[in-house]
Amino acid sequence: MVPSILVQTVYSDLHHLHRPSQELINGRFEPAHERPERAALVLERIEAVGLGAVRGPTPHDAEAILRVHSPRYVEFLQTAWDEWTKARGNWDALPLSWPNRGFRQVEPDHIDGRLSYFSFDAATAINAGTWEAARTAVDVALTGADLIRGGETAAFALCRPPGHHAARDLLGGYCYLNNAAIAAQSLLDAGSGRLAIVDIDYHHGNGTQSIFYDRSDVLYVSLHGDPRQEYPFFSGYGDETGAGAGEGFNLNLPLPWGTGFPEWEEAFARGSRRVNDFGPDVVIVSLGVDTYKACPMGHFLLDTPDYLAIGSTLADLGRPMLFVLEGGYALEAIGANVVNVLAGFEGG
Ligand code: SP5
Ligand code: ZN
Repeated sequence: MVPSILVQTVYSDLHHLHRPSQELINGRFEPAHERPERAALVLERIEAVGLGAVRGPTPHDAEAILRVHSPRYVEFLQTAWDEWTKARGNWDALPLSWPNRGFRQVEPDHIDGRLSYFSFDAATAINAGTWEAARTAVDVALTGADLIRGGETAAFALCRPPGHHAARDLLGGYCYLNNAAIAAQSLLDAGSGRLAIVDIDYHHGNGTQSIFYDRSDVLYVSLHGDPRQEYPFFSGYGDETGAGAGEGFNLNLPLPWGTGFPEWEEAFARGSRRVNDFGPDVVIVSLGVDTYKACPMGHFLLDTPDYLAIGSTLADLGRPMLFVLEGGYALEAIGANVVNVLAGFEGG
């Protein structure tokens, strides 16, 4: 059967510049799970199965980033590595303590303090090439948005590092710049009236939620591990429904550890109904495959063929669709799982 739609991929090799050595997880330092092989394996699979064409990103100016992130934060990301190497040395920068309950919310002068002020975990290291890689991932997402604007039915932004945990002025969860949110805002700025972000990564996209929480022009729908049990713990509850004008435009569907595809699909159908009612001009899919049964980061039980069904259900939404890569850490299956979503969409 000839697929009705081909999904083009946007990809850049520059993601290799971001190569964190370790992360704090499970009470110790482990080799970073978010590593360059992830993107390489997805690309390899795309080329092996012959989806649509793979193309490089076009450069976009920083204005689009500043529509989502604060100028102080962006300046911090750009200069953090230089400041860190001067103060510490030639190894990854990591934060140390956070402005928690009762602490002053002020940006310190020293790099140790600034790293902490602009972050929410110690799993998201900065190395020499992190800024350039993150900046390029934004170009990848924006180029995907351009393809949609140009009339493509779908596009895949093969972003690395991922983005959905990054808030207006916070990094964390392996994320620095919120690729999906920046692409969303760019589409709105270019004339889209309303837009839905469907986040199927295993983790709650706290960054994306917070960026659009008080707005009615962006619907955020997320399926994720219940924050009572799962990272990021302090965001993603079902009663977070939006604020002010955004009330009713945030839908969290938390699911317990051990969730299999039947229950996941049921929640997904609920989320899809909400998207249909909303009637967006474009849908952005925050595409993580850490819902996979063997993902070292997740506790859901989805299997490789399930991702084909997900892609086909997304096609049923009948909207132009920009897929943006987020998480997924089972290297043996990341390529097949991601590509199955895209292939399921193409066939659906
Ligand atoms: C983009 C993305 O998927 N970021 C995820 C960041 C997760 N960070 C670590 C969370 C720790 C969860 N518990 C580990 C269980 C290991 N068996
Ligand atoms: Zn994730």
